Amino acid sequence: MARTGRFITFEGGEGAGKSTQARRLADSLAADCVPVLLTREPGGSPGAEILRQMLLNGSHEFASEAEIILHFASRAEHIARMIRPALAAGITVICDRYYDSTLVYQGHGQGGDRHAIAVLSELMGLVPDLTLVLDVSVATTQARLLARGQAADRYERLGVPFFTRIRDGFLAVAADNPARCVLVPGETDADTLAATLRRIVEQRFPI
Ligand code: T5A
Repeated sequence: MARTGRFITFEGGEGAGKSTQARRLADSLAADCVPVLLTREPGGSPGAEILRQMLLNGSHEFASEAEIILHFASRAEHIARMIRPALAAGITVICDRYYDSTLVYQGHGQGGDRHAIAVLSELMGLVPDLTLVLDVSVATTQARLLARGQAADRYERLGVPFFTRIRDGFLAVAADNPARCVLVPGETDADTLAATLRRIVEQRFPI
């Protein structure tokens, strides 16, 4: 892989395996001496993590516009403090969720203004070089969340109709952005999936 910073994002619904695979990809690239920053949204920098707590674990129900803006405020902070400096230093950034998640969760999922989300996404001025969209069925999402057994965050509590809109939203994102996105079935075992994703990255950014 060329030693310039690439920006790779993982997207998909709850329990699709993003965190698992983002870590595996980061480890596998690092093992080949590619400098990597593994990060996530919402959050990923100190200021953005403050907003993450408000968004995921706070008790306050924000107005739709406020919630969208808070996600982008968190993102702007993350980009400025972590992502851009890393890319400028030639580090490959792997980010667990990015602005497609706002389009899908706040737009498709919660009925927020998708045009406003597209405008704010553009305002960020940073398009991923590659987005890996992991797709699993809603039944798999539910089974994995249940098996994990942790307390649900605000979005995980919204249930099956919401998860269905989320899945459909990510399928639409992948279909609408074929040059940037690769849709990857996420039901296979973690090792097979990790090998598939590594292959996709190598094809996109040859070593
Ligand atoms: N959100 C986020 C918005 O609403 N708007 C936004 O703009 C943004 C950025 C983030 C929440 O915020 C919302 C979306 C989310 O609801 P989070 O906890 O950071 O919350 O989010 P998630 O990304 O949803 O994390 P999850 O842990 O739920 O899903 P992952 O990361 O896709 O899945 P992972 O890897 O943690 O795996 C889940 C479970 O499945 C098992 C794992 O061991 C784990 O137990 N698993 C597998 N089992 C079988 N086969 C495989 N291949 C497996 N891969 C993983």
